[in-house]
Amino acid sequence: MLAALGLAPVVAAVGCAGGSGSVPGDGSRALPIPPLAESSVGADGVRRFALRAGVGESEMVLGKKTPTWGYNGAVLGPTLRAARGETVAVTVRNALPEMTTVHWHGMHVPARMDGGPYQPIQPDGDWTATWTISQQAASLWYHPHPHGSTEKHVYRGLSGFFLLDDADTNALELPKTYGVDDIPLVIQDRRFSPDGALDESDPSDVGLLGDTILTNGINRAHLDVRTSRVRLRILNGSSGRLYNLGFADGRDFALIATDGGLLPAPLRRDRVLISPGERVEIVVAFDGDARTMLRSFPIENRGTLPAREAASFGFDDSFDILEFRTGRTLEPAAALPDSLAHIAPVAPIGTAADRSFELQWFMINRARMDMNRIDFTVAVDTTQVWTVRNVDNWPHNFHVHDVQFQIIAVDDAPPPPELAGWKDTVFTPPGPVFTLAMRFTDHADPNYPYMFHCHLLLHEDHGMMGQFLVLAPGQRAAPVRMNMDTDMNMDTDTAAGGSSGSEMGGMPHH
Ligand SMILES: [Cu+2]
Repeated sequence: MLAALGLAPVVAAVGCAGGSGSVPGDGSRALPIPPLAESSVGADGVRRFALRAGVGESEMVLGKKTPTWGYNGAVLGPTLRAARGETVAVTVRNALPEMTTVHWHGMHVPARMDGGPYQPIQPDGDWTATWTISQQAASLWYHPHPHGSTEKHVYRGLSGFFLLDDADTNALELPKTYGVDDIPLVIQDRRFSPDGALDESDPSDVGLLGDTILTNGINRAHLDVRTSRVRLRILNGSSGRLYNLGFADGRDFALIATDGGLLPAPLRRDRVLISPGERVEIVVAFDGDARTMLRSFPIENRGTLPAREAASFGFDDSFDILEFRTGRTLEPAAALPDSLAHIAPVAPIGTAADRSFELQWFMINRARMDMNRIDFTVAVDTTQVWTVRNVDNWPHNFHVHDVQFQIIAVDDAPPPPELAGWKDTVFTPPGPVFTLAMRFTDHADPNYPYMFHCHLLLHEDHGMMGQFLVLAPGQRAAPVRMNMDTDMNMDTDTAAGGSSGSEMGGMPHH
């Protein structure tokens, strides 16, 4: 029913993790590249994809069999890809033993297509989301978002990339051959029981911190470099761990894009920080016959986070992430363009805030998520300026559905250049005030809300989330009511922000 079609050809599609492949003597395996999802375009011009969430078994660690969940395979999912202006329709079938949802993280979508807690897909059921891509090229992703169970579903393996293309970006001299010099890379931490199963016990206050790093679903991967420049589209797909990425040999790289698309110009960096849910695109130059390791270094940007807490949240940890091997002649690549994209300011620094948010424990503005409470409404076709401040002694971040925002100030200063592009998730260490500006251009809906939340998934599951409606002139809020017994995986108490824990490990103490 589905035919392969002509976006970027799949040059090096390797199946998802699970196959043994060629294993050199040191136990490292070639980085699996998620296949590009097949799609078909009908007479109506709609590009249709099909996803099936199901159970399987993966070899995340060499020699160990791990029960996992995946889309169209045992773990992770195919890379969906569409261009600005296209209308897409994604049908998701749920072959899991419990309800799930699929959220299009970073996507400008109608609220009822968002795939959050209001779009449950029951076991053996399916759901089709359709919308028109109306934003710039970016590396987005999709993942489950069932209220109270998101961490567990993602941890078990459910995530995939959703890449957006546009003509301006296609015209730039950037590495763009999928799987060859344009590499999707999801970084996740996991912990394993002796029998090889994923260990879901004992979360810290930021969620489950694993001691084993997976890249695209496997531990100890390497990438054979074939070109003198490689673009990495990096997603932090972890529950609660941050990564301060750099190279073991000290080489620098060009940071070219953040969550919502290209930066105005490449930034030379030797470190880039990425918190759960965030993405960055970097371009790394290689020459000669050498090996180098992408590594995660201790987190430097801590705000006022106390040292002891920082250590318990993994901020002092260092991990090898992915080895790069350049054992042959490299195909030369063009120099990077000096400028990448024009970003028109949404609002000038100093604009008065429409709303402010304080992050603490499992609360935003001292409240936990209540599916029966709409926290506020926003008028469609308006610009919103929000301030966000972490007043806690835990790390948090802040994610807004439906929009890409601009960080117009950190305290009273303009943001550093790496935070000056389009963002949908911002790391908020304790202390500074982040001022965000965003436009709610369209997609008003009086019935279905969008979410805003901490993207540390345990925090989100425990209620660090709220919801808002986008209303057209004359519309009155009329939010749908979910039936907590039949629509959700949880009891009513948890759904209402009560104290019973998710299956991932109950209520951490503060
Ligand atoms: Cu948080």
